[in-house]
Amino acid sequence: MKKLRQEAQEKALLETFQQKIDREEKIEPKDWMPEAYRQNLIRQISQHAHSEVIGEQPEGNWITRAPSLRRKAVLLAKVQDEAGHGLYLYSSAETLGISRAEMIEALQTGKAKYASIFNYPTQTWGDIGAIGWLVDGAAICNQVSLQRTSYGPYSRAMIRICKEESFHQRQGYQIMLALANGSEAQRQMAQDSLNRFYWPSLMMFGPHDAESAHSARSMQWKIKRETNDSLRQKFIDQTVQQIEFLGLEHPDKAIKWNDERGHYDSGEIDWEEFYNVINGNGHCNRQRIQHHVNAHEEGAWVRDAQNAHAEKVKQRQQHAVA
Ligand code: BYC
Repeated sequence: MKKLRQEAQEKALLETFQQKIDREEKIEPKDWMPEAYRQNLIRQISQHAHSEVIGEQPEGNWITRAPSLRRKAVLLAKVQDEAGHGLYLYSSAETLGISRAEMIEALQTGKAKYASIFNYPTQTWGDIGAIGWLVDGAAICNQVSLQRTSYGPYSRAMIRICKEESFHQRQGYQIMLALANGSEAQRQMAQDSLNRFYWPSLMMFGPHDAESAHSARSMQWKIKRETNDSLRQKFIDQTVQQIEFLGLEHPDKAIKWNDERGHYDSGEIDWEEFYNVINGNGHCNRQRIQHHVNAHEEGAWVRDAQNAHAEKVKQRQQHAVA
């Protein structure tokens, strides 16, 4: 009897929750939410945060080798922005009842993923251009739609992040423009970076909708506002003209405008490569995590000092009240 009453209560709560979402009202941390909604958000937001932080590594690799002081200052600022994005997102996930330490542990032990793209090496300065243009470009496509996600703290973090990502995308494209209009060697460098980063950028949107484990649930709860394939198509369509403007060759030889669909048709992604990378076997997976572990260990004294300081402040406040 008690169990039946509990089930009926849960059903009513679930209906009210879905109605709220359908009315486009935000869910806030103290609102009732189904456990599966909470867990799905923790998964997505924490993986998003990890991507921002791990994403600093491939770009950080070029800070000391940027071709001019101006380029160095811009890249440094961009990488700092990514660290900030990670912080907004970790804070947003913390409102769901998970601690930062738990999230970091999940990343370092391989339980939590991060964006596949950051397991590719940055071999040339052109790769910094391609990352800003294509990787941040793909991220914006996705993140613009996430500004309307149903969870309030995530949505607000996305609004701030999108403003900064747009600047990142432009700085990347500007690097590509300079290279594409430079010497023959520079033009070739731009083409090579485009060739290597184009397909992995398409993989950032995740598997096809039919293969996507979380999409249906996430769309119903408006955690995600557009499917993997529709966002990928948007990105494919917008990139064609950008490549033309650079005067570079499109890496996808099958790319072709389809009048009926009003979109470009394109070649197939190498899904075997995608699954290899997300399962830990990309070029740089081990290196990225090892670097994170080292940095985390080296930073232990900072966290200890902060905790000791916070404890002192708390004790002083308690003393003043007493
Ligand atoms: N890489 O059911 P699905 C940036 C996983 S960084 C790795 O479709 P979902 C930037 C997926 O997690 C931008 N894993 O999942 C930073 C799931 O595995 P689990 C990062 C991937 O969540 C620095 C499984 O495959 N953006 O902006 O519905 C410098 C099945 O997939 C990937 C975000 O994180 C992948 N590409 O959809 C420059 C945006 N794709 O969790 C730039 C927020 C799929 O069951 N996240 N998987 O173990 C999302 O929008 C969604 O989570 C995704 C995937 C579209 C990525």
